[in-house]
Amino acid sequence: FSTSHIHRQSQKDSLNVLGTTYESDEWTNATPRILSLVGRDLHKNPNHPIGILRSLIENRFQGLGYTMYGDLKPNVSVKENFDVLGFPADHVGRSKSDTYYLNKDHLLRTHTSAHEHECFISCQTPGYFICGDVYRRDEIDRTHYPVFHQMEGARVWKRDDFKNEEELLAKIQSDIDAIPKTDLIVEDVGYDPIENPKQDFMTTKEVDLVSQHLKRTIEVLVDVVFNEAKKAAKLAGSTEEYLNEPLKIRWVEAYFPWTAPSWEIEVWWKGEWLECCGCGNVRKLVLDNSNLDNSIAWAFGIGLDRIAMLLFGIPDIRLFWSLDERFLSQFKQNQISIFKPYSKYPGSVRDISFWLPQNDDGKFLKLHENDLMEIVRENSGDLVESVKLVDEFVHPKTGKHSQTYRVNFQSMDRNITNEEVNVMNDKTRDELVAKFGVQLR
Ligand code: FA5
Ligand code: MG
Repeated sequence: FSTSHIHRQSQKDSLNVLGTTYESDEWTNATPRILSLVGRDLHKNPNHPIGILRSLIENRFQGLGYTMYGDLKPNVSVKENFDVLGFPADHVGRSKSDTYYLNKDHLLRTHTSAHEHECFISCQTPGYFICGDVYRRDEIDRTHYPVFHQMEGARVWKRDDFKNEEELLAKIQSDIDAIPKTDLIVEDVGYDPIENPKQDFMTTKEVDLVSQHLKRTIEVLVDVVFNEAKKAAKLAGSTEEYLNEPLKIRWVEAYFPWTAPSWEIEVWWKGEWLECCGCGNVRKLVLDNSNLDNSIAWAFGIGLDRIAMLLFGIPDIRLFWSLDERFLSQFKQNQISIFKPYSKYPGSVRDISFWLPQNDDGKFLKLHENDLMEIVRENSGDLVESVKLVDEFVHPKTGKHSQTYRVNFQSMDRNITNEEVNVMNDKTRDELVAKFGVQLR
């Protein structure tokens, strides 16, 4: 299934990812399990929920001037993922605890924005969409998985295509007028001139129109997807109240290094605000780097997995990666259908308690939660449903710091035995001692 694997060479280790070899170094932290998911390409499978959602969105925007990119590889350079987008050197996103590095110069993309630069250069239409798998070191629970999917969108207007500013503005206005109206209830805050300022190279009127075009476009996308979700739920027999209420969204201000001003859209869904998508007016730096000087543009990035979960009624994000026919056979091209759970197998819980390590001066060292998550994931794979820090205290006499993590084991397709869980859990405990010097309690 997978096209990625680890080669042992005579001297150094190297990784092969989708045909490219990377010499390992002190930055390498992409694990064999993560690399085994590279190339699964759920977004390219027309009969998989992620692929179905992707088509639903792309079909809606077909013929409207967007080039669709779906084949860009997830192994990219640090330059593409961070540098060209203006991420500051000390941005947390760059840290090894958040990102899977292949080596110091290459990584598994953390967002589809990693391709904005190349797509702004290569794209021959006013806009583009990019769909792909993205990788982040993260916690483990029902809605978090180290691989998920994003869809990027962007749209450009070149000032040089117009005789004057007035013509440019008229064109953007007519592009806005061409976007169909939705019946969403919209709450918009605009942008704070200090906290979320516009860029000097754009006039106030340009920001106003580009932002309107951006927001109306995302609203159309959200309208299509969430109305499909309602239809599917009704068809499956649900009579819940929210299915008959108009859809409510709000724009909240946000920050991204390569857009200004920036926002996130949140959708009111079953009594909660759901964060779906980040966006903004593209910064001049990115445009200039992409042969688009004297242009203005917007970009957005939407997460597909959580939306696919509610669209298809999928209770656990791990199911997307299932190879079980009882899962896969339920989904057909261009159809939104509610997932019918097959029998839930009994789960198993283990607590891991330890004292944090101390250095020679008696100072306590920290254990990054993502490092613990990674060890659990490597040893237990998709048999682990969630990991939570459930207790933390300082011993009143010794001053030692204690932590307890609770690991929930649960298979979605079979029974797991106690022995099997013990083996996995013992390995995790041993590795926590070996790698981080914790003292098990
Ligand atoms: C980004 O990734 C930006 N690249 C988005 C963007 C693009 C901004 C273009 C401006 C211009 P963020 O990290 O917030 O932003 O992720 C975007 C969306 O991905 C989120 O709104 C959410 O829907 C989804 N997402 C983020 N983290 C996860 C996760 N761990 N699991 C599932 N979905 C996630
Ligand atoms: Mg966010």
